[in-house]
Amino acid sequence: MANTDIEARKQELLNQGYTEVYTRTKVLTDAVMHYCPGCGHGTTHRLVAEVIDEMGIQDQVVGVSPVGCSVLAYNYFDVDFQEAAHGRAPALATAIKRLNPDTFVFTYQGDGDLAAIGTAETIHACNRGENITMIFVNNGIYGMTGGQMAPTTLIGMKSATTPYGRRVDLNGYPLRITELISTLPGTYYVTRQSVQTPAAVRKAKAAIRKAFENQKLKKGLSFVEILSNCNSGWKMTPVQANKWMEDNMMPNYPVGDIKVDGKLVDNVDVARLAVDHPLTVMQ
Ligand SMILES: Cc1ncc(C[n+]2csc(CCOP(=O)(O)OP(=O)(O)O)c2C)c(N)n1
Ligand code: SF4
Ligand SMILES: [Mg+2]
Repeated sequence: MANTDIEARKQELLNQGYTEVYTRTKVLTDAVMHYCPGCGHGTTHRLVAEVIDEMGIQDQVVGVSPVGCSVLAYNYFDVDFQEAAHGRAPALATAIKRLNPDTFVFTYQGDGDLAAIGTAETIHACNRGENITMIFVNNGIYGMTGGQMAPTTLIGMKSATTPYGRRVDLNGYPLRITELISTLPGTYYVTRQSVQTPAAVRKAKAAIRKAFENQKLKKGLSFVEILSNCNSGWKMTPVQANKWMEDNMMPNYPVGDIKVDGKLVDNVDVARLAVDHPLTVMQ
């Protein structure tokens, strides 16, 4: 349906006494997203867009998109955007922010982009404490390229390149990059959230808002991991994938704040997470 038709239909329903309960944020364009139904990328985009809208900073924002399923993010946000080479979003964001200190700069990356090919850029931008906001969507897999193992793939988790499940002796341990960067002095706010339920979505939005507010206050680097399903790559329905994520991703990647206002949160044992890796068995 063309947008004018949608507007006309909306007006018709309002005239019939219907109440509007949800409005698409103006910070998202009218482009139809290419994400698989049920994928967390779409929801995460919406949350970032809503925060930008609510903070009234649309004209000051520059986003940096990755290589991965969200490579086309620049088509979906109605803000200035640059496309980074694979994994290099934090380096590009550093340059944009330093040259334009009054802009709000955010990166948007998957786990392959941020924690595999882009590990160096991630760690050094975090360690330098760049005053940017990093959004990290962790679905434990390379979604875009057909579901290969990522650094974040769980032990025992099947992928296109670990068809019998990830083995520590062959593939090493899953990388908890979010805990890792929380130990760097340059990170000011580090949190892991998810978007599979309305309650989780609300918390994730609050975290994204905090990350942008920190940038406004020039506090340094804010890092928001969003646990997400890749229902296509995991070969599940969206409902199954969200359940599987809760049962398997969350014990390995605990949701909640890790570092707030430059201080590690008291009850988060980053050292324990260095050795504790529950086994995942995929049916
Ligand atoms: C230099 C280079 N190496 C490898 C690739 C292939 N490639 C494209 S996207 C991607 C990983 C995507 O995974 P992730 O970042 O987790 O994003 P997702 O699709 O899961 O959201 C890879 C390895 C590439 N495009 N360029
Ligand atoms: S392949 Fe996975 S990450 Fe990519 S859009 Fe589909 S569900 Fe989302
Ligand atoms: Mg991924």
